[in-house]
Amino acid sequence: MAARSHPPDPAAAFVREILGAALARDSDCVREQLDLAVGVLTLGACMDEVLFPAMRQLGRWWQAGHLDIEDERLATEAARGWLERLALRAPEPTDAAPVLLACGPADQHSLGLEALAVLLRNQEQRCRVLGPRVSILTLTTAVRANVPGAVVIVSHLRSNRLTATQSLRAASALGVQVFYAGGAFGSPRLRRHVPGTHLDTSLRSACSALLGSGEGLLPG
Ligand code: B12
Repeated sequence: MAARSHPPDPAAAFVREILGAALARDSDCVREQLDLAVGVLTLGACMDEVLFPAMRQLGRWWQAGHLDIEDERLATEAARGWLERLALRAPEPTDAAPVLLACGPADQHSLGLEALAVLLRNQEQRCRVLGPRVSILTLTTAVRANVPGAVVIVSHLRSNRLTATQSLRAASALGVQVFYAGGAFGSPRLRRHVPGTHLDTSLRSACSALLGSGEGLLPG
């Protein structure tokens, strides 16, 4: 039987399908297309070349009034539910120190963080995901309770950079290695005086950087 032929740029084709599903408010189709993309492209490539570009385009459509906030929220929730399903199916983690992942105190954009946790968990790396809007008290309590090998703070809006930087300082003061990512840190000027290591914009390279950071985490 002839091998199933794929379009020249399968990632772009999956992004188109997912955007169509978002406009049709078809959450099942959003998840099916993401599953198919993992099968054709690998998990990491699906995150960087399908999930993130699709979310970016949804944001642009929302900003242009081409998509209302309810449809953006519905498609985002479909993607987040899909990420949670993958997280629950990940292999049993080793007993190396966990990675603690949190958004800054004012940040609701947690999808990138949840996608990174899925990649880490699929490498048997233990993760503790604190999610959106994590206060400094909640973060430092979680650091003391979980003794992580690394803390990742994601902030996506520049207006939230200061509070996210305070989170990084608070975790770093407890002696744990800190990493950060997101639009709030999108230029060298915005990263000035920010403690820790900036995670590049690809989830795959962020995953390798964390696994390679050694600090009691799994070897990269
Ligand atoms: C989904 C979404 C939401 C959801 C979030 C749900 C959730 N739990 O995640 C909800 C509906 C809650 C939301 C709320 C808001 N949102 Co919103 N949102 C988005 C959307 C569509 C996707 C977010 C996302 O996951 N981005 C991740 C990727 C896709 O974004 P990216 O730009 O490609 O990120 C790159 C880098 O920054 C970096 N990166 C980003 N995150 C991470 C994480 C990791 C781990 C790593 C390694 C790298 C990394 O790598 C990426 C690739 O290059 C974006 C569109 C966008 N472009 O991001 C708008 C967007 C970010 N939102 C926007 C706005 C304005 C808001 C609100 C203020 C709206 C309002 N008035 O209420 C609130 C603010 C909430 C808050 N306090 O944080 C604007 C921000 C404009 C700006 N100032 O920068 C955007 C850009 C939409 C737009 N085009 O205007 N949002």
